[in-house]
Amino acid sequence: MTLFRWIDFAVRGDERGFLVVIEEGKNIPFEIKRVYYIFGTEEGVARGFHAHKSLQQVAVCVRGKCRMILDNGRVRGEAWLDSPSKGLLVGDMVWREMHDFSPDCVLIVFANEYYDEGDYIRDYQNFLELLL
Ligand code: T46
Repeated sequence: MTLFRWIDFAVRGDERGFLVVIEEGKNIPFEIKRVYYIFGTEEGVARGFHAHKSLQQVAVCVRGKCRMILDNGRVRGEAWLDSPSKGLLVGDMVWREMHDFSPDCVLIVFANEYYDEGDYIRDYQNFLELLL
């Protein structure tokens, strides 16, 4: 399966600026149970370094940019999240790391489950073993 799956959001623009609509089941392919956002990340700080046993998420960088690394145990790749009109779909059993946050970066994430620390795999070796 493709590591980087993107969702292109329609941008409604007029002389006042731009607007993007996020709708469960329409441009987000799951039930949205949780939304969180990451901002104010200090220079040189990296986040993530985990996978989820069972979680679907869409990450949208609505301001600034950050570099996302995804790794499914076989393939590792990276891409910049730098557009409020592009969502990155990240499924379960994918290791993710976020690096190189710009000072103005605001990353919004839509998730199909409530927060559950028990769903996190925070050790990379453990992640690889669970894939076997
Ligand atoms: C992910 C990447 C993209 C909560 O209490 N509820 C929540 O819904 C979340 C997401 C976090 N937290 C707490 C847990 C930690 O004490 O907030 C703190 C920071 O969370 P964490 O260290 O997991 O943040 P990141 O940026 O490493 O990872 C987050 C998500 O946790 C993760 O699911 O995929 O963003």
